[in-house]
Amino acid sequence: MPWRILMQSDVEPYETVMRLLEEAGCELDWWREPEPPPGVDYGALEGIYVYSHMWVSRELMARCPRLKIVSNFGVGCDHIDLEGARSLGLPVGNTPGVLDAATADLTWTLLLAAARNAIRGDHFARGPEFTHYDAAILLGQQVTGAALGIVGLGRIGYQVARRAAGFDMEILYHNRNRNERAEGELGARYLSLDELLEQSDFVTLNCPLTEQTRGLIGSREIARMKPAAVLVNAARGPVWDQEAVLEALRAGRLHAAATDVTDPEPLPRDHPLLEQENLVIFPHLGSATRQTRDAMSTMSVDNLVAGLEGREVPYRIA
Ligand code: 8YV
Repeated sequence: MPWRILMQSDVEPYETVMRLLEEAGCELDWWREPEPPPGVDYGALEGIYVYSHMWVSRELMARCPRLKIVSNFGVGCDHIDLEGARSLGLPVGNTPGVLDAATADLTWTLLLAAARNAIRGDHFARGPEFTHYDAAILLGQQVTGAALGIVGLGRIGYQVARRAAGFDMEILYHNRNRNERAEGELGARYLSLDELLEQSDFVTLNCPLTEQTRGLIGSREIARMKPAAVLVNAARGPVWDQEAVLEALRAGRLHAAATDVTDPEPLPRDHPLLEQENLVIFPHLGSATRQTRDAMSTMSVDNLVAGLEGREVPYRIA
């Protein structure tokens, strides 16, 4: 008997996932709109497979008496009611570790692009106005030797910090817990959030979205930052207050901001943030390399199958 899986697809899922699910003998019911789809036999569902954006509520999980596992293609599970899953005794799997390097690389891509006006430079170099070399244009902020403040020094934040060492940066961090490894190996210094904001030239957000981190960076926090600082969001859109960021960018309160994530995602096409030249914005590319996607596929399908077979879920977040 094939396993019946409710499979998220607001866009097409990654090819390796599809192959692995087929090999595992899964049959899929597609979930395309935010609300769980009509016409699905919820009584027969044994697994739910998602990769963010869709809200997996307790109500949905409770509606499926045969459900054995919720598997997430990704590490962040803010779109799944983890407490709800726990209360139902339902395992939730995710993909920690395998995407740390790719997400740290992307954090650095955002940081460097914002610091050095890379996207504006690219547009300018292709445009009609670039008719002669000018040493005074598009001056950026020096990365080498500057102070980097990392908000959220977990697995991804640690990889961001390692890369900072190559830029001779002072590494500051704020986190729920002290990270002794980063302090010992990289000389990272723990600060309160306010101290970090005041002392950093570059601030990266690398924390998960939780009730504690929702709206963590607002007008008050941005006001504490250095006037030519760069703020990078590689976490989740709601971790910063988007309106406050927009206001700061409009007022030239920061050198630039850069983000891989928004709220909602994507933003409406006429959203004023999209007009800000001092914002670098990517379409959630954090873990988007072929190699990392393949690793995430294997891990998430392994989690799914383990749950379906009643075995211990190798990477379990709830
Ligand atoms: C993924 C992510 O792109 O793992 C996460 O938390 O945000 C990204 O790596 C996403 O989950 C997959 O759609």
